[in-house]
Amino acid sequence: MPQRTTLRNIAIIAHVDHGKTTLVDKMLRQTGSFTAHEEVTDRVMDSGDLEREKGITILAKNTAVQWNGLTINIIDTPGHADFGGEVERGLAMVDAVILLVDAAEGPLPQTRFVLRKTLEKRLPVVLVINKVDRPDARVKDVVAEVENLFLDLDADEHQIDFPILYASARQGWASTDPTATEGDLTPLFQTIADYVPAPDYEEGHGLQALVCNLDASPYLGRLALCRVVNGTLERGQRVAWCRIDGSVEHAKITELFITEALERVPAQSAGPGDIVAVAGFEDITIGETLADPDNPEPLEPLHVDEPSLSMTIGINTSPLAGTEGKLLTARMVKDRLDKELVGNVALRVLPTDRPDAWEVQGRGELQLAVLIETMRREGFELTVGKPQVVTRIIDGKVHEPMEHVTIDAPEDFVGPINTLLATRKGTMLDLVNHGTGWVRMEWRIPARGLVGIRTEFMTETRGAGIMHSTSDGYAPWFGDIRLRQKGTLVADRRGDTTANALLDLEQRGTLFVGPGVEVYEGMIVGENARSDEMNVNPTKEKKLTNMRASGSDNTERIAPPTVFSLEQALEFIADDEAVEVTPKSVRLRKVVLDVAQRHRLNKKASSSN
Ligand SMILES: Nc1nc2c(ncn2[C@@H]2O[C@H](COP(=O)(O)OP(=O)(O)OP(=O)(O)O)[C@@H](O)[C@H]2O)c(=O)[nH]1
Ligand SMILES: [Mg+2]
Repeated sequence: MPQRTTLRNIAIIAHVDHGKTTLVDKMLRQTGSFTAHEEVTDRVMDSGDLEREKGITILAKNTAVQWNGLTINIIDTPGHADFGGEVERGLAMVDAVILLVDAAEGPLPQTRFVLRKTLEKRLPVVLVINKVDRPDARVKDVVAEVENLFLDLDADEHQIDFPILYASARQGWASTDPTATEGDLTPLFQTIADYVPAPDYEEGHGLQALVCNLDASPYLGRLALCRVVNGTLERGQRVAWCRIDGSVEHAKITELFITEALERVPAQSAGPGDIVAVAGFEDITIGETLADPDNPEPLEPLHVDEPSLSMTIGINTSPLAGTEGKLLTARMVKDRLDKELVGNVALRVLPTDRPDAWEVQGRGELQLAVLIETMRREGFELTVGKPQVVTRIIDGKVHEPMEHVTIDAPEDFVGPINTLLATRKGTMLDLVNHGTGWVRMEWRIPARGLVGIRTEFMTETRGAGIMHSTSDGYAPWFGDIRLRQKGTLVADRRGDTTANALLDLEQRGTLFVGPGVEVYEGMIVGENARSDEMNVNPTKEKKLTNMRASGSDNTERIAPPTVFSLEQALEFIADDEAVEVTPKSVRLRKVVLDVAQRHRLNKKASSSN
């Protein structure tokens, strides 16, 4: 087959935080991809607001560098398990991957996930052991662990024969020598040039370009990011647009862009192997093919793993609705969710029995929390229900999604960790004592059992433990899992909280609000130290006794309230509770706000049991 010999397409894949974006940064710098006057921040590819705040990559992005007469397209992928769908799409654009593994942490669950996807696609791998500058690096062991992982995942002989580089992405060098401590990235570029296959194509074949990702431009509307597989794509050309539903439409490519470093630049045409952005297709979506109008042959559409977690997202129905945001109606919420669906194949939106709420399914809590966080920044007010797992019927029985959990912790904590995971129906698969005082444990546990576990895990291991998880198939429903041991303190009326009332309530548990905060009936204002729900009045005025009539208030004496982030709030709530999200606030509430109505419902539920 003929090849585009001056082109290489690679994706960088790894577990979260193993240094992908840092490596791409240095590849850009060392190929002179930034002009002298361009001011560039660290990890420039993490360009989204939330990406910079959280220090993680959320969306896969592509860039291109020039090295020694080669154009190298690089896809930086996210390492967090919730964004695995992004990785799968990235793999559809490339001919090989760089697998990055932290020299101290070794392969972790997401390393396994991304490597499995790579091996399934039969892509060759370049292994980069990164962060060899770490004082706790265990280079030799980690290489052996990666080799075992390849065997474990049934890699074929060709794939197992991978080149290995040792690198410090942060310091900007890579070497084939495991003892190196400095240099530059030339050995990495050379390995890419030698080992990564140039894109090949069928001579004389008509156009075939696969839509692997989407983007939007304020001027041009939707952009489709495609990999050209065969033929040429030209600006102004009319093409066949093979849709997911099997239909074929005809449309004109109004704009065509290629990537140079961080810029999209207009181009006249693109050939096999090129990664391009095209405009002209209003509702094009991922997995569709642009093809030869005379002989349209669609490519295999992308497969993405099924969603495993869902939440209801609806309009804000609290008494405070409309006071903090500007996007409030059911129509606006639905339109926004529909817009998200187009660019996010790992997401699904289903109707509920209410006209103003929808069930949104995704791959994990963080993925859904990122969507909600993005929406609140755009000005939405929302009510979000407790995350639920998406079950499946297999052989007539209800099955639930499972997770594979890897834990690194000091050995002293093995006992408490066992208790924590076992009460959530986890099964330990393996325990390795590294002989350094640290152990690594592998568990399989219902995804349900992980909801809200992080806070408790941190407490149990005094902040020393590290826990990671990836999805691991389905298993028959495990029955009830009791997640939250404690109850709640719920406001019984609307008003502003007073220091006096909060001082009293502090005796009952942990408070979520400080003094002078507007609350409403049914709003959760604290965690009850006991396991039941308690209706309280946090707005009580101070009794004017002789002793304390002087007007001095008690504000300083109240402990600062526990303030939840959006993710923590979602983890905390129970089935009959919800989170109210506005651009300014995250409040916890009962689904049914009215005390009397809640009382009736509880009675009914307990009598029907
Ligand atoms: N010591 C050391 N730290 C590094 C090295 N490379 C990256 N880091 C650090 O590791 C952290 C994570 O780096 P990122 O480049 O954001 O990792 P990532 O793989 O892109 O993370 P995700 O995209 O969220 O999966 C940052 O604090 C980096 O500074 C390295 O070679 N040595
Ligand atoms: Mg990154």
